This record gives sequence, structure tokens and C-alpha cells, in this order.
Amino acid sequence: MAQTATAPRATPAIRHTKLLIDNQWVDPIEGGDFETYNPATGEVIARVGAGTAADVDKAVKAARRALESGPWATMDAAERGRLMYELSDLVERNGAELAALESLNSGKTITDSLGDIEGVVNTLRYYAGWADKIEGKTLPVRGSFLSYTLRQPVGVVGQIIPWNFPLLMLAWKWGPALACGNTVVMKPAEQTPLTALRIADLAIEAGFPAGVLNIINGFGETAGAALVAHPDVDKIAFTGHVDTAKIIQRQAAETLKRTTFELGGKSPNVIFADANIEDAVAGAFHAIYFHGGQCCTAGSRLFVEQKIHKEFVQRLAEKAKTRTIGDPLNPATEQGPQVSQEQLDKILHYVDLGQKQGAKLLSGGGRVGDRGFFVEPTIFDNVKDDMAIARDEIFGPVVSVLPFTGVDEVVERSNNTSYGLAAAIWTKDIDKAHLFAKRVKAGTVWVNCYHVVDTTTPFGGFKMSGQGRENGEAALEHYSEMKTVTVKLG
Ligand code: TXE
Repeated sequence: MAQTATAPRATPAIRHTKLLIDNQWVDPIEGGDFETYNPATGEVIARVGAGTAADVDKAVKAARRALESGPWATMDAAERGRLMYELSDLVERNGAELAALESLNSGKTITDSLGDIEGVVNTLRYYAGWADKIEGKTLPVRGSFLSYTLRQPVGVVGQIIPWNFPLLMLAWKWGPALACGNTVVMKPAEQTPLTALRIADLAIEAGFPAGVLNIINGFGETAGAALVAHPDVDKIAFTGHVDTAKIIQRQAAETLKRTTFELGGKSPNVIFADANIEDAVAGAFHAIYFHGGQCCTAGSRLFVEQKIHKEFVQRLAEKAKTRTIGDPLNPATEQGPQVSQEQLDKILHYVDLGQKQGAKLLSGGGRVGDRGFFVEPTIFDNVKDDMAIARDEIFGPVVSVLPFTGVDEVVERSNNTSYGLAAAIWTKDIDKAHLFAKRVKAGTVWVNCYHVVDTTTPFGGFKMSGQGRENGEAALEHYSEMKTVTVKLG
């Protein structure tokens, strides 16, 4: 049975709960608000302003003004970069506070939140460096003309983000948007509205002009949908559930908005018998249980070569029993709560379904305690490919172990999913590793490692795991329009 870490910790201050429009903290026009919780206790920690279509309209107008006139519209690219560096420094200086607030509101362990802060800082600095390096080309056209391309901002960008990495997803979206000169209206997830407000506060302190960054908290069906429908929003960048993406894509088609999507996964993590087993056990454990499985790249389908299957699952189960679960603000905690009652219920539903469909529950499967949304690290063995637990994204600490015997077989079974976000292989055989990397349908492939994501490496999905790429130079293409200018010579 997993232990529970219970040491109480000081809670961080909640400084902002209103909407941020045009660098002003404002109440929602219709006056509504909603409760936000501490997932470790289930208690309400704040009431937060709930934006609606009227607030979205006001924010879009502010973002349009900032795009077309005022300091941002004429600012040198290098100066944009300088503001981004300034923000990254402020995030670094206030990292401990931001991380504590992130853990309080999302249930993420403080260790993971501090890791996310490092990711935020790296992302902002990486894209700050890009700001004055986004170049066009001169083109060797026929005739007496000079043709060249300009890379210009897409315009007013609507960004809708989820609750699993609230600050990091914000940085992944702000970074390339700001580097390319866009203005932003962001809708954070209703489960985790607090840290976006605090980092926006730091953006004002850094000197971002009014209207460049606006935050509208609220619900998907109201604030989110209004952002997607707004005729003056040029692009929507979304991270979340595939079904939500389908709704957004249909709605965005009405105004032919540009869209990019980063969606879910059911990522295969493949362990060959010739792998370093110690590393592979630790890697498989991290692949599924990092952030309680609330990770779009979670290694939730664990393919283990038949020869080592028995020993491997035994070692995994032993490791699961030692996991320290509890207060996310305690540095000793390895796994915090799931984000919400809804997610807890979803996970327990799948545990039930897995047993009913005949998989063997080897370890875990239950709720931890009766307060907060904690779930035991759970292992299902002898899972069949067509069981719900092997097909659906559970988004919790539940792994399905699937034994296999050969390379062709495991490639085919890995690809037998509508998703294609990530995949990993553990082996000492480089032929096998590269063959798998080439044939598996996934946006990211890890060899002898897992969850290694860097701000420089493009991230996104094949198939229903998404459209477009975040991070790296690749993201810049989705945040800039290419313009061709042709000049008659002589
Ligand atoms: O996602 P939603 P939820 C998956 C994961 C999880 C499931 C449900 O499987 O269990 O999704 O999570 C906004 N128009 N992922 O319900 O609803 C919403 O307010 C515009 C994977 O939280 O997709 C929030 O800001 N916006 C994922 C954001 O969309 C809408 C991370 C995400 O919420 C909207 C999170 C609408 N009609 C969940 N409806 C990943 N890829 O990492 C909702 N939203």
C-alpha cells in the first residue's frame, strides 16, 4: 500500500481573481464567478471571475487595438525579445511562489511545479531569442522584378489551455505568439485559473503594453466557445480533449480561423528483453506515473517482450507499492491528487471497466484516503488490445501491460490506435531502435528515455493527437503569415 505524506505546508497567497483586459484587472461584465479548489483537500480556495462572450469581445478589441496601434504595433522585434527576457527573469525570481500556487490549485507536486517553472523560463528565453531572427527571403523570380517575403503576425490569437500543465502550456503558447508579434487572449482551464493571473501580473511588471496579453477565465462552453466564434480572432491554439477539438474545429470553420491542436494520446512504451531492465523499469514507471498520469504523452500502453514479462511487471508492482502519495506542497511527495472529482471518477470508472472486461488488476486500483482526489498507482496485466483500458485515454495513474513477441508485431500493435502523440522503445539494439522510430506513427519517439521534452524540439501529434507543432522553430510557422512583395524594377 502506498504511504501518505501528510506534513502540512504554508499555502501561497492568491493575489488575483479578476479578468485581465487591456492591462486592467476587471470584474466580468455579467458579474459571474466560479469556485476553484485545492485538489488535495477538495476545499474551495478562491472564487474567480467567470468571463462570458461580452468579456471576450472586450478583450479581443483590446488585443486588436494593441496589434494595430500603440507601442506593440511599431515595436522593434529586438525590443519584443527584451520584454520576453524581462518576463522570464521575473518568473525565475518569483518561481517559488508561482510553483506553490500551481501545486495548490492543480495538485501537482511541488517538485514537478518547480520543474515546470524551469520549463516556462526556458521557453520564454528561447522564443525571446527568436523575436529578431524571424526572417523572410528574396526570391529568384522571372522577369525584371524584385520579390521578397515578409513574416508577419497572424493577428489576434485565442489560446485555450488545459489544467495539467497550466503555466507550461501558457508559456508554450505565449512564447511563439509574442516572438512573432501577435497579441493574445488566453482562456485558462476552469480547474486551474490562478497561476495564469499571477504570471500575467508579472508580464505587466515586465512592461508588456496594454492589450498584448489578456486573460479571460471561465468555462469552455461560454468563454472558450466565444473566443472560437469571435470574427476578429485570427487563430485558435488549443490543448485539451480530442472531442473538444472537434467542436472547436467545426466552429472555427465558420470564420476560417487558423487552428492548431495538441490533443491526447495512448502512447506505446515498448520494452525489449535486451534493454537495461533496471532503467526500463524506472522508465516505464516514470512514463505512466509522472504527474499521476495526467500527461498527454503518458506511456499508458506498456508493451513488454514475453521473455521478461513476468519479472518486469513484478518489479513494476513492487515499485508502485513504495510510492509516496500525499500533500503536493510537501517536497517528499512523489504523487499528488488528480485534478478534480470528475477526473477521479473517470479513472475509477476505467479501473472497474478493466476488471469487468477481464484484465488482471495486479496493483492499486483504489482511491487513497477519503479527502482530496488521490488514486493509487495502478497496474493492469494481460490486457488485450481491444479492451477500453488499452484504447481510451484514462489520464490517470493506470497502466495497461501488453505482452508481445516480435518487432513487426509490436510496431503494428503500437500503431493500432487513433492517437499518435508519443512512443518509446527500450533496447540496446540500435537497428531495432531506429526501425521502430521510423515506423511508429507518433510525433515524438524516445529511445531509452521518456518524457524528455525540450523547448527546442517540435512537439505535437500524428493522427487524432493533433495538428501543427509547438516548441522549436516549427511553432513559429503557426504564428506568422507569409507575405510576398513584388517590386517592378526599372
Ligand atoms: O478537457 P477539455 P477536460 C483529456 C484527458 C482528460 C479529458 C477531459 O483525457 O481526462 O481530456 O479533460 C476548454 N470551446 N485532456 O474536460 O474540455 C476548457 O475550458 C472552447 C488531454 O478538462 O478539452 C479548457 O480550457 N473551449 C489534454 C480546455 O478547453 C472549450 C489535457 C480543455 O478542456 C470548450 C487536458 C469549447 N466548446 C485534458 N470546451 C492534453 N492533450 O494534454 C472546453 N473548452
